[in-house]
Amino acid sequence: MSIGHPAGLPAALLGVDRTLIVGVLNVTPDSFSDGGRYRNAQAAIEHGVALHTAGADFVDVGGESTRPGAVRVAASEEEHRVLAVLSGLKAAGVPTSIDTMRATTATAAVAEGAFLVNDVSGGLADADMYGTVAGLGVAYVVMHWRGHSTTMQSQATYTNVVEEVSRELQARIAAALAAGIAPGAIVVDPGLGFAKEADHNWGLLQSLPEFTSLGYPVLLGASRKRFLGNLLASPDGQVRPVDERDGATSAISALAAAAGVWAVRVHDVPGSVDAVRVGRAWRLGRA
Ligand code: PMM
Repeated sequence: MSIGHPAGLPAALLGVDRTLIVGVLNVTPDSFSDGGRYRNAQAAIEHGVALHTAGADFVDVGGESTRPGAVRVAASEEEHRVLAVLSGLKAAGVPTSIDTMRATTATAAVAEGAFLVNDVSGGLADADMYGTVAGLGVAYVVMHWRGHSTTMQSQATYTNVVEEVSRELQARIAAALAAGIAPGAIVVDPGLGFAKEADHNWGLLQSLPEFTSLGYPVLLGASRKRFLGNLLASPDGQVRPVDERDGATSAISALAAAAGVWAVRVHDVPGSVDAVRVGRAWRLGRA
């Protein structure tokens, strides 16, 4: 359906002709949605297998929370959290990516089978990331980011959010290319919720064609995020709880698929499996 895949995709996914579903697996005590649930490697592996069985094309494993205000963990702790999980998922035949801002963790994760490095900092958190990814030859997600979780919400100031996010992303892409990452390996992500207020996220979603037309596959991570909780707040102002935002997440997956987004990163896989089929048919005008 003319959404090109990045280089390095596992053979089993090459023929997939729709928006991919990325299952979220946070092996952390403090992520906003699934934090604390999969601290034990075996429980995490079982959940990753369940995500894949439910229809996730691959599972994104992270060992460091990026929720607003989260403090960083040591590299050794991050690796301890994710490597056994990646290894177990590889043994179970589940394709994986690694959600990390660290070059050393990326290298160790690729050795355990991860085919894509999902860097929410777009290379800004670790000066070694681009060179490392270039050497590894894996696919690389460049996400829009302005700073670590402790400070990012104070950096959510924009005159024109679409123009600024696009410009800043293009600067990151240029730096990644200059460091030797192949153009075909790059995936872009506007970074919903990262140094963004709710209406910044909506503005970016309204202008998705600005991002899909950059010439790289686009990944979106809207799943269960706070701007959905705010949108769905009850009349008395109670924000919709995290685990009651899956319908809204699926709606975004359908709209993303209709807009030609390459992949959606979600916690609830079945809702998005159906949603991307709807979005694909909507986009193509046929089933
Ligand atoms: N969001 C989170 C973590 N990793 N990666 C990408 N590429 N895009 C995102 O929007 C993104 C991400 C935060 O959500 P989580 O705590 O549920 O993982």
